[in-house]
Amino acid sequence: MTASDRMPDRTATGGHMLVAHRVVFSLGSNLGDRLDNLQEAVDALFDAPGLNFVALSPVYETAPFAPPGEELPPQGDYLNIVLIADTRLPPENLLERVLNIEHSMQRVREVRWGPRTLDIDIVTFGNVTSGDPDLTLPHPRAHERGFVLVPWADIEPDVHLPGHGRVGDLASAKLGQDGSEALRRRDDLTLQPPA
Ligand code: A4P
Ligand code: MG
Repeated sequence: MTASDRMPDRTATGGHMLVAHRVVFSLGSNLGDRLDNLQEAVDALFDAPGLNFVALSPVYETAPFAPPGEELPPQGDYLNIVLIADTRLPPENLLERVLNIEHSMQRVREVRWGPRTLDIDIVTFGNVTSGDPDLTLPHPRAHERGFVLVPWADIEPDVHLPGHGRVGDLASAKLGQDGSEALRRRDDLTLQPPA
């Protein structure tokens, strides 16, 4: 992390933080049993101690997206959700948990922007900002993605995405741009909150 990201509330021992931070995760799957993959990932995130569940968004089916200029290999639609939790774990510890889950679920992703069984991104960690390529906060592409903003706005419309604005407003602007083709709420698909 860069100097601007120093977190003064971190305790000297155990690596835990004195103050809880709200963490927002974005999860996506477009290979295999997509809903099962998401449920497995939600459960796995909370298997180890340190995360307190706050909210889970509805499930959205979303057209695959790549940034302008990037080639998008042929692939099916994603299921995407947003998950919110509070934690005293430091962000690097959470990233390790995320990468372990992706690895243990034998994530398949052969080409960049290609299909994958599971992708978990840390969208925000409190108001922390970091340019570290291993953990960029907020996630550098979250503000331009309907599949992050729209599910997030369903559960926390009034929070601000640092540097970009109110999530509800960002989501409405995105829906206006992309329309319902790119993003369909699937109320017929439900996930269980972590036990
Ligand atoms: N990394 C850095 N910052 C973060 C962060 N905030 N959260 C590093 C998570 N990881 C972060 O990620 C590569 C590295 O990013 C990690 O080792 C981590 O240290 P990755 O998950 O292995 O690679 P990736 O996901 O292919 O790349 P990237 O750049 O994270 O892609 P995105 O931006 O996550 O895009 N379309 C739809 N409709 N729905 C989707 O869910 N997802 C993507 C993936 C593209 N298109 C999509 C969807
Ligand atoms: Mg990713």
